[in-house]
Amino acid sequence: MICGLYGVETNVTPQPDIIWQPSLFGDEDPAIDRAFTKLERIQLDEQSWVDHAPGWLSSADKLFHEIVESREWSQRSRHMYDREVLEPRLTSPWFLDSGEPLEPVIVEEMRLVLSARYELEFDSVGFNLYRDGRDSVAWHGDRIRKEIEQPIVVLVSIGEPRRFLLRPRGGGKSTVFKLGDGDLLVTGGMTQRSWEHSVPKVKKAGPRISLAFRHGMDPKAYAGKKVTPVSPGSHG
Ligand SMILES: O=C(O)CCC(=O)C(=O)O
Repeated sequence: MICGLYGVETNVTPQPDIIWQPSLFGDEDPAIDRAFTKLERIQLDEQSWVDHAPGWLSSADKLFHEIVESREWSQRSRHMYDREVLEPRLTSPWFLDSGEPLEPVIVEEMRLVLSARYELEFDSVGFNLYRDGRDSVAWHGDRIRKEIEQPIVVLVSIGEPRRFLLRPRGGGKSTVFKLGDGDLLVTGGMTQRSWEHSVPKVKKAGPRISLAFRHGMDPKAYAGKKVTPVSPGSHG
């Protein structure tokens, strides 16, 4: 199947079954803390904040497996310095505009609960799969349309916790979170504009998935990127 994502052609094939560590799979259904009971707001500077709610989504082991199995995963690459550089993680985007249902269904529930709390409509979800410690994302700020001066981006992380770093744009001391196991981190105010974030490589780590709920993503965020379908069990 070929589908178009903001002008980029994507070859998509169904993914084969993946065998993960059996210890990852619990039997319980995931549950959202709809009251945000553990949420704490942390002010990074006068205009930038994050909301942090550890364990906002509980019992996510089965969900982890479902997401790996049900999403179509690709590895993006970008042309840099005369060569194609592969992004060291797998991704699978969903857009409200596509008309496709957001699945697994608990992810749609999360989207609705988060949209109600932050009083806007999250219209895209980026699924990111870090297969092990070699996968990472470099320092960046998310590409949200520039007319949205203070975008809100929500990350829900499941699987093995990984270090998530935030630092003032251009450098400075990092603020460190460990995100996995259903943790919620929301960036708001000027955080996406004045700060940057990364998930660095580590020597050893089990798999982790982050779900990035965004509104008003810049269509150019996909421009210039090639995507190659990849089985989540392989490391390219
Ligand atoms: O996986 C994460 O926690 C960060 C994801 C991220 O920064 C991104 O996809 O832009």
